Amino acid sequence: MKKIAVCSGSFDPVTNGHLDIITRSSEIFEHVIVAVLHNSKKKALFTVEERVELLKEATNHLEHVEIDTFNGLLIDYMKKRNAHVIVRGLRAVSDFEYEMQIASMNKKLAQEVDTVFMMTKNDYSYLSSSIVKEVAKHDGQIDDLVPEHVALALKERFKGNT
Ligand code: COD
Repeated sequence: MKKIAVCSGSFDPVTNGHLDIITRSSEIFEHVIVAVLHNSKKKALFTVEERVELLKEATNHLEHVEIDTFNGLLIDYMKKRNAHVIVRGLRAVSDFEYEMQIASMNKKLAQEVDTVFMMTKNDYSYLSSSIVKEVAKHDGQIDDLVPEHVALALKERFKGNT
């Protein structure tokens, strides 16, 4: 059976932390689907279409990586795509409690699906889309936190905001 992994998330926008997890997943699994949630509870800065475009540009050098979107439960999407592994990044102990809860619920919903946790690279352990947006909003330096085209998109979005 082909080992398909799904890296799920909001990706609002994609950061170097996300890219590290996606890249390392693509070196382990035969095919990686980056699945962007459509109707997140979180208020998004970028539309789903914009997030998908930013992700596509950031990953176009990676083989076997596909960008897609999903609605509703991740488990239902996994079934639809015949995928059995969810990859989630872990930054700190604070991530663990939430991730553990979601992984346990997903296991209860679908026995055949496993969640794999990947430790973040130390350089990115403090990095999140929210932090990047906060810094970008106040015109702070984000160039080594996100790909160049994402930094430009953030600057454009916050133009005239400071
Ligand atoms: N280093 C490493 N990994 C990172 C970093 C970093 N610096 N930053 C983020 N990550 C990882 C996150 O841990 C996560 O694994 C992934 O990258 C995406 O992160 P985000 O913040 O973009 O996305 P989330 O965590 O908000 O996404 C949550 C989902 C949308 C995946 C989740 O809410 C979901 O699946 N919702 C659908 C409903 C459902 O099925 N719920 C579960 C059953 S109750």
